[in-house]
Amino acid sequence: MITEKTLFAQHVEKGLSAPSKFLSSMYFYDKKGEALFREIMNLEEYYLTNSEMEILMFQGHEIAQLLKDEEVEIIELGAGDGIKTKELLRHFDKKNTVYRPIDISEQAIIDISKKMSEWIPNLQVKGVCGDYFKMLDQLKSDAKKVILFLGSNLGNMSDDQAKGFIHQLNNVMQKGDQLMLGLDLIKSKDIVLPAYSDSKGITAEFNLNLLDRINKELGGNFDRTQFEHVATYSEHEGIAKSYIKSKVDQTVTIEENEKSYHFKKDELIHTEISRKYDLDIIRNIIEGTSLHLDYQFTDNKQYFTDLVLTKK
Ligand code: AVI
Repeated sequence: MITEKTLFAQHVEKGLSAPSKFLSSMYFYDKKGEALFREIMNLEEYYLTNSEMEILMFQGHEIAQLLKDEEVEIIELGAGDGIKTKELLRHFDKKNTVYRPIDISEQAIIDISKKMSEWIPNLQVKGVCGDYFKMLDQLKSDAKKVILFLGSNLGNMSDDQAKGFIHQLNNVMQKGDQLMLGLDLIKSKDIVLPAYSDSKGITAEFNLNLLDRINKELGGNFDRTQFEHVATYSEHEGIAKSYIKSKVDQTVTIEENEKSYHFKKDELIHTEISRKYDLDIIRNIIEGTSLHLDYQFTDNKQYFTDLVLTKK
């Protein structure tokens, strides 16, 4: 059987042997990474959280009217801390609404289920742990389904990956089911860049934690002080990218891979993409599905959007 560790080691081998080095942001989220991401979400500079919170706090009632039905299952992919979601869920009728957070982490499901039940007593909370699509496929019921994918989580995929992901969602949805996507909008560099290179250095910690993770889990000997976090944003493309830059010429050994990897001075390891959107990009991503973009909500500053798509 292939273990998580083997998959991680194989990914690191592939990424650090490539001509342009890369590592996937998927591996940011160990316990420390999750805690750092929670800190990021509380930073003033990380405007995404507050912008989406504003939408759900002030327009949650209106959004809920569009999603409600006689019986509805609200399925949230990668639910996180649930603070924003509760602003939407509180407008639903508790008797005929089931909230199903899906996450790969069992602890995340336990935590969110407990919190949501405290915040909204009588809401039926039935968390599921596992792979999004496997779980979605198993959730066969007559109730209408509303899938929530908030926080611009889609933005950590390339447009091709996002297309594949949305097409897979489309395949498991029935006619009348809805998808609510929370997406960060394209805007100027002076707003986006500080969100990915904050003044307290939390995002840098978050990015460099990946090296600690390789050290801990795969027996690497990365010296963190010899690497630094770099964030870029292309306003024209609407894409923020994070990198880890080698400050010096150096070689790092990873025991699990029985191999050494060389880094030139200033060489970059690409670790994350954070895509920002406009409606043309979204239309391109949903093209070929039977999802119809029905409603768009934005915050006052027009930084962020929540879209409601319906399967026709
Ligand atoms: C989870 N995801 C949408 C965050 C983002 O904005 O791309 C992750 C993140 N990376 C750096 N800061 C936050």
